[in-house]
Amino acid sequence: MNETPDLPGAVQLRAGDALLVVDLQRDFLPGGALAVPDGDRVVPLLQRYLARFERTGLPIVFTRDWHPPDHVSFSVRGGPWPPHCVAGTPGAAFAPGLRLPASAQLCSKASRPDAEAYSGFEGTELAARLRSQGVRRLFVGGLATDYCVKATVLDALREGFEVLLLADAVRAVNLHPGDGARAEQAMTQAGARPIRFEQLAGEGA
Ligand code: VGL
Ligand code: ZN
Repeated sequence: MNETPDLPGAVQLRAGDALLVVDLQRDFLPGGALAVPDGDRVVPLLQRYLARFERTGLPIVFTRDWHPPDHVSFSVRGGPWPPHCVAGTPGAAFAPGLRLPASAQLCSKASRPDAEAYSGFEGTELAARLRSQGVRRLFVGGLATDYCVKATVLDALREGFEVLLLADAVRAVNLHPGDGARAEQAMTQAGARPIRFEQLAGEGA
């Protein structure tokens, strides 16, 4: 029995949980090709979540935006974005200082020239891979709240996963002011529950 008095609304990690870190890549950090304001602020927070999931022996998946050089989302092809996260380039590498657990699984997405895929579930085997590991509940954080985090969370819910949004470990592009807040609202309305690190029951990291 766990006798520790936890915070109200505390979340106890258990079998069937997994951590999904979305697009924590250099091009989305300050100084990158498609910088998310304060994007670097989520790195130490996600490091704490990562340590906790690693220690608990739960699955950890990193999605990454992994575009070909002529991706349809790039401005040269009439898309909304400057070239970013081109597969194999430094901009597509994970955030500096991020320590990937040995058990971490990668999920590359949006790697076909003519299709955009904000969601980690789009055009990948992610849902099947998670199910085959017995995952039922996903803890999702990373970049950016108003694009890839939102699309990934909404797809996860559609796929039947329970979703906890790591509200302290996401940041938005906010191309239009309020986009991030609206995205969080859309995710919550669809059934995701926002949590902060302090709500995780138990000790440490
Ligand atoms: C993303 C814009 C373009 C994201 C990816 O990871 O949120 N945003 N490509
Ligand atoms: Zn992209």
